[in-house]
Amino acid sequence: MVGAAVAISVEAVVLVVVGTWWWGESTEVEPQYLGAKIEGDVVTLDFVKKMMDDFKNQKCLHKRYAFQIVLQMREMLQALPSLVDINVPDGCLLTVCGDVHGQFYDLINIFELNGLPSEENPYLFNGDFVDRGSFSVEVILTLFAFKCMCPSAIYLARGNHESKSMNKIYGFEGEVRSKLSETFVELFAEVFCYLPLAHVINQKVFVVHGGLFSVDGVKLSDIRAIDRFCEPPEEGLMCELLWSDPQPYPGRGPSKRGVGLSFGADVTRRFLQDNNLDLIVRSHEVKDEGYEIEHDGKLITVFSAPNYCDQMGNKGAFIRFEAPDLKPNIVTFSAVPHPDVKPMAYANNFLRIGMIVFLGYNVCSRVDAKFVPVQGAAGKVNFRLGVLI
Ligand SMILES: [Mn+2]
Repeated sequence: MVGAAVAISVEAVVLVVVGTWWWGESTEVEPQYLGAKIEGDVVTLDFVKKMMDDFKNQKCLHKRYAFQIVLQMREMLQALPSLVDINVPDGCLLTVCGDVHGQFYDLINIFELNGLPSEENPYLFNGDFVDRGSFSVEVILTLFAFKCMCPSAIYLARGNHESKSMNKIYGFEGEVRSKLSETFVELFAEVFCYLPLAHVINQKVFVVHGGLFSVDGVKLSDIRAIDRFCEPPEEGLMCELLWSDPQPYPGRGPSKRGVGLSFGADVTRRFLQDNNLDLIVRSHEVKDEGYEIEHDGKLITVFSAPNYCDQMGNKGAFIRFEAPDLKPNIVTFSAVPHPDVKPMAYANNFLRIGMIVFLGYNVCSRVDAKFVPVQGAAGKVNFRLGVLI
């Protein structure tokens, strides 16, 4: 942990040096560039709208502005605690979305259905913004730009895919290299390490990408105290928050992913009791209806990438919470068309062929595939994991 933190600060220094050099070399925006522009330091709604429009038309954002957005995010995220408290005033709403996985056109559809993020219409995106879908750069720059525009309009949590090892395999790294540059590969990897690990809404609803822990008695203060500025470790609280899944039987079991664990309704009940909470919302697993309610109604999975990987035929969902009662109001939606760029188009070729073979297998027998125990650890290539992660 200490080693990782040191490694990051060294990397940060190198990045600032490289960044400053890069910035100095590239402050000029060519006159023929007709895309969205940030005037001065302020990211405005007009800029974000124009940028999303350009993305829709498959136009890139100038690297200068992408750099500005990512650096601004770096500052902002670094200052946040590992567990962020969200206060939703009475009569106001918060919308929680699950995995988006680079499906930019479905992300825009969420905003069309539910409004753009703003102070009055805030969102929480619960991790796994990137990888799989081939519009991950567009997704992450859009989410980051909204956060730059108004920090209370959008909350972002880390998922297991906001990590170097996953981005190397599942497409984001290649996409960043292709649409931006090598410098951005390192920059995104660093900024992902600053994303908070979990959120609590009005001290009642616990929101995390994966799930709960291999030990009982974990308090919110323990999560707050996690030194998260590192690549996700292969065990411990941080790993389990990002990787765990619920199971339909009590107690704990091995994870079908080989990382984290499976936890039962009794584990959920004890965690909620210990921390005086009402509900867990998590993401991380594709669901046919876009969501699933388990553990006696105390745990909801929400997944916001419909027709995941262009293969799964699932719906997407998001949850609207209105204060003060915070009763979950679940909205489901179907996939919208996107340009003909296949999922994983930027992934390493050898891995992509492996994935296509596996996807074929998984569609035919995904119920079986779901419960195949898998040995392995974070970052190791394991084709049997298929579309589950
Ligand atoms: Mn995940």
